[in-house]
Amino acid sequence: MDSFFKWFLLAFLQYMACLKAVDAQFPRPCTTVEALQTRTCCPLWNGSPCGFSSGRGVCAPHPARDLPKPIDYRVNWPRAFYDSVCTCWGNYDGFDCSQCLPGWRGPQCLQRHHVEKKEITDLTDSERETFLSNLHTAKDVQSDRYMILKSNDTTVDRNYEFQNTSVYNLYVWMHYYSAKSYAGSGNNAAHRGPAFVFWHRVFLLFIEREIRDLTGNQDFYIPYWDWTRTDNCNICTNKYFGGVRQDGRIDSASRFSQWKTICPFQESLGIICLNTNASEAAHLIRNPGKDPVFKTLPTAADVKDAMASQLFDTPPYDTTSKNSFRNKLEGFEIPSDSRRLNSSMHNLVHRYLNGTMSLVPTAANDPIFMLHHSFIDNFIYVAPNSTKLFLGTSTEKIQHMNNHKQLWKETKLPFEWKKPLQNQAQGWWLSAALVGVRGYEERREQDKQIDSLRQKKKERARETSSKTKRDNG
Ligand SMILES: [Cu+2]
Repeated sequence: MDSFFKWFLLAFLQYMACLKAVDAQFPRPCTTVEALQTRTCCPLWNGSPCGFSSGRGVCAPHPARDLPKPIDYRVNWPRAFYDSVCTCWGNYDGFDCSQCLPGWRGPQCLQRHHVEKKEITDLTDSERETFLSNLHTAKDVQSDRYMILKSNDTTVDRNYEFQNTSVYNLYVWMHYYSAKSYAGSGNNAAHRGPAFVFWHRVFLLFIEREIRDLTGNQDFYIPYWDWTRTDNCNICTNKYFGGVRQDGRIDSASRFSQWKTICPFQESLGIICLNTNASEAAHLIRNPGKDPVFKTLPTAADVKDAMASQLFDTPPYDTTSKNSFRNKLEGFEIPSDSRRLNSSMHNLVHRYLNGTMSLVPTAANDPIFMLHHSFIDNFIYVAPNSTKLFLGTSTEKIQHMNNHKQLWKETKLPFEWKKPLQNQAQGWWLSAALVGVRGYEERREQDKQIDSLRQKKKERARETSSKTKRDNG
């Protein structure tokens, strides 16, 4: 009896632990016991799941694919948790179809939303103050839409819990989690391959939209930092992101000195974002130019070298790719000048800042990350209503960044890098689910189905009306 009681107590405690895990809350409405048990993430909008009765979307089965072992929750996202998720129609977007696709606004998401981005040092005083204050709000205010996932061992069934997070820290977590290597490979979803550019674009579009919703400032956008204009971190001052002390900490006169980092370690696959040693890496650290190997920022000549690439990416579509625009931009393919660099372009900026920005899992904790990637994103754009992919840097081109529908939706991707992009698409799915943007192929497939349904409906209507005419005649 005694041992039975012990067993019972143990079972009861485990049950309670499970409850806590599921009770603690991804999309917040999908973290309830009911959503997790029914494996359905189709939140209500205006009274119906996915806003179905308002014509916004439908709760549909996620394309089923087997999950590999060991379970990596990110693969076929969010299959590990849900069988059904919202599929949004038209320009509707978001986990509950309550939002508009990036680049659209208005009650029916039919108005174009144009935002012209500026270089950070070109902002007026009031523009800069608004930007920085919106950023601090995002850092301070809890997201009421999302929670983040933590686990000390995902190989144990249901061993995870959801935690509250600020809007900015949610974004840090997304980058941290996507940058984790896949089991048995050095690859990850967001870097070291063709998805690099697009993953980070979706990422920026995501946080921009969240900050707009949070602050009500619909014109919020992430300015870019043009590091070719300077030979030092000209935004590492209290006017911008905080001056830097001798020890690498941010000057206490800057509000950024108060910013605490989250998920500061690159743990093994099964561990998700545990601040196992809270005393370390708590604050932002920068030591620009102090790493003897990465002393300088990339130059305008480096940009020119990358832009001269004829091909977006080349086999084997990784860090060893040669004559690849993507690999040059990312910074693994080094320009053949006399500087004997160990990394260039995007990577070099990260390493140059020498601190929070230099390590992939921690990098997004530093707000300079956004501005750096906003600049990287300038190098690739799609003109509205165009099917062609352009590489370019002029201001005229920069304004296109935010005013087109998803690149995936409008671009016919050149075949030679479409395939590897799909191979790296798990990153896309991760961001896709979190961001609420569907993958290109899936979306196109759905659009085709919807078109054919509409077509059939029209034909039927035509048949009925001609039949009525005949009957009346
Ligand atoms: Cu990144």
